[in-house]
Amino acid sequence: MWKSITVVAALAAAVEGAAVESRGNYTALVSSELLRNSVTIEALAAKAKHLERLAYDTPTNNRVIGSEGHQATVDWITGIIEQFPDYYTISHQGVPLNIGGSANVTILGEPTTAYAVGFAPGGSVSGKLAAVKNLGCDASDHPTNATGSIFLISRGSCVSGQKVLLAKKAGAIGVLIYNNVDEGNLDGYSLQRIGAEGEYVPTAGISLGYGKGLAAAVSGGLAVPVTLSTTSRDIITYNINVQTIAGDPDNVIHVSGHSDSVGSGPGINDNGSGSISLLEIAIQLTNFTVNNAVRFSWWTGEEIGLLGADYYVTHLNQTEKDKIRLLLDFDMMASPNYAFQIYDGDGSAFNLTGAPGSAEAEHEFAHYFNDIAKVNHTEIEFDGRSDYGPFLEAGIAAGGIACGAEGLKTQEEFELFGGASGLAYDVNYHEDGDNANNLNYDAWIVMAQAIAHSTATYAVSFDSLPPRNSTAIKSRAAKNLFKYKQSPGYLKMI
Ligand SMILES: *[C@@H]1O[C@H](CO)[C@@H](O)[C@H](O)[C@H]1NC(C)=O
Ligand SMILES: *[C@@H]1O[C@H](CO)[C@@H](O)[C@H](O)[C@H]1NC(C)=O
Ligand SMILES: *[C@@H]1O[C@H](CO)[C@@H](O)[C@H](O)[C@H]1NC(C)=O
Ligand SMILES: *[C@@H]1O[C@H](CO)[C@@H](O)[C@H](O)[C@H]1NC(C)=O
Ligand SMILES: *[C@@H]1O[C@H](CO)[C@@H](O)[C@H](O)[C@H]1NC(C)=O
Ligand SMILES: *[C@@H]1O[C@H](CO)[C@@H](O)[C@H](O)[C@H]1NC(C)=O
Ligand SMILES: *[C@@H]1O[C@H](CO)[C@@H](O)[C@H](O)[C@H]1NC(C)=O
Ligand SMILES: *[C@@H]1O[C@H](CO)[C@@H](O)[C@H](O)[C@H]1NC(C)=O
Ligand SMILES: CC(=O)N[C@H]1CO[C@H](CO)[C@@H](O)[C@@H]1O
Repeated sequence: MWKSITVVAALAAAVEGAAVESRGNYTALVSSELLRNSVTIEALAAKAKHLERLAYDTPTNNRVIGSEGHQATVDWITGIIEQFPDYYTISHQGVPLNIGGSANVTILGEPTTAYAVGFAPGGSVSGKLAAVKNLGCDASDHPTNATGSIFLISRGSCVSGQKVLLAKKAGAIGVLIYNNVDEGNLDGYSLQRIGAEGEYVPTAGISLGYGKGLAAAVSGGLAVPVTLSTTSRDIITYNINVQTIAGDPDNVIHVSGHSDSVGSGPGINDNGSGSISLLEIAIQLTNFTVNNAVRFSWWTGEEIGLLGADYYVTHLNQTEKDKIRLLLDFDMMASPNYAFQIYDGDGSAFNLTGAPGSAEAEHEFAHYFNDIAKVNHTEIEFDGRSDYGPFLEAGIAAGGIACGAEGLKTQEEFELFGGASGLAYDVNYHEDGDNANNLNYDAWIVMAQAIAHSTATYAVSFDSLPPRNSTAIKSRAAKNLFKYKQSPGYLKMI
């Protein structure tokens, strides 16, 4: 049984963040309307403020993995759910992770801003910088005459775990990875390790601009001496899994969001808005009975590569996987310049489908937007860029909705939703401005009620989904896998 040392403080905080009222009528079967009407913008807003305080009360002002702010988030959710011991069981799944510690990097004698990359070993090395061709995904990209050097590699196209593994094989003693997008120095970046720890070398991340400059200097024949000293930290961080005691445990509707933020801000839209919506719906659900078990999960480590959700799915056997009839994932529920987006589960817009049941989940959300909320909606590619990715890969039906991240609103979306075309859906995405003041509360209530609608609908019945058929699920998933790994969203994440 999981117990955190800060749980007592969290219980006190929970009362402030979300006073839990006395329970009402336990005998009424939940319905879309009952659950939707119990979700209010006041309750969501109070929790957003509370979550923001959990971030701002820490020295780093965020809720990133391994931080006090993230632990406080996990404790806060736990404290609230533990107030319903006769309604929910709760478990905490420890997910072992490695995150970067500190990094001191000197280039041409000058100390430079750099960050230790998670899952790479710590250590101190010095040598000359050597350029790696292309993106370093193939062995032939790595120089054969640069044993004892520090390799300079761009992020992108394949997981960094592969690049660093190949670099070590070619004789690198350390690696500098530079960003492939113009947003920071790879703070909080983690490589997805595909081999054992010993197959890696100390690795630090630097910005795109600096990396390009160095690449030009090295290819121009300049000798660039580098010293690189990093530490790495092994941590255990927690997925929170909560399930109704009532309802058929062999037919589970699994509703999820993630509990961590990036390092650069409190993460209230990304993806606090998803985790708060889930928490509020979990609280309100306790007034009702359900036919099918409802499971809520708050994943850890989403921001560093969907690690919590991936760990969860990897540790489920086939029997347990089969019990999950549908996984719904919610992130970015309150983007200021929103669009109401549904994952394209039937592949009609992007030709990328999910396991059988994913199409029906999309249609259920479309029904909500069209007929209940009476607002427009668009579709987004089912690219596995958030925590539903590992479920899709395991052949589990999935679905979800979002309001948009760093992408720009198109003219067509402007006509559908208003706001500003040519501007990002969320200009504060992954920035310190991602706080409670910059949420769009009008969008959030529509989205939160969409979660309530889908949760209640499937808590009552899975009749709208195709029958479970593992054979069909497996063949469909296998077919999609390649394409999902090639999608622009996935490639951006690695
Ligand atoms: C449950 O129902 C009661 C009675 O209708 C109501 O006062 C309460 O706010 C509802 N929600 C929770 C979480 O108890
Ligand atoms: C409880 O729910 C049942 C079934 O929906 C309903 O008949 C009854 O009136 C409700 N009782 C209260 C006190 O709300
Ligand atoms: C390795 O060989 C390449 C191509 O011949 C050359 O440009 C480069 O300077 C060499 N690197 C080292 C570290 O000797
Ligand atoms: C980096 O430098 C600081 C200040 O000298 C030192 O405290 C820290 O231990 C160093 N970290 C590493 C990984 O070398
Ligand atoms: C699958 O996992 C569950 C939960 O850990 C366990 O109870 C069950 O025995 C396992 N079933 C098989 C076939 O391994
Ligand atoms: C959709 O993808 C499949 C294979 O993944 C391909 O055979 C088919 O031509 C594509 N359809 C469209 C309309 O692009
Ligand atoms: C939906 O989009 C149409 C334009 O395609 C617009 O005229 C209409 O006002 C929008 N409806 C709502 C509820 O925003
Ligand atoms: C399951 O799906 C496979 C492949 O689509 C099909 O051949 C098989 O008949 C299905 N089985 C059941 C029990 O529906
Ligand atoms: C749906 C959505 O935009 N989710 C975001 C949550 O956070 C991750 C990590 O930053 C983003 O990649 C997702 O896009």
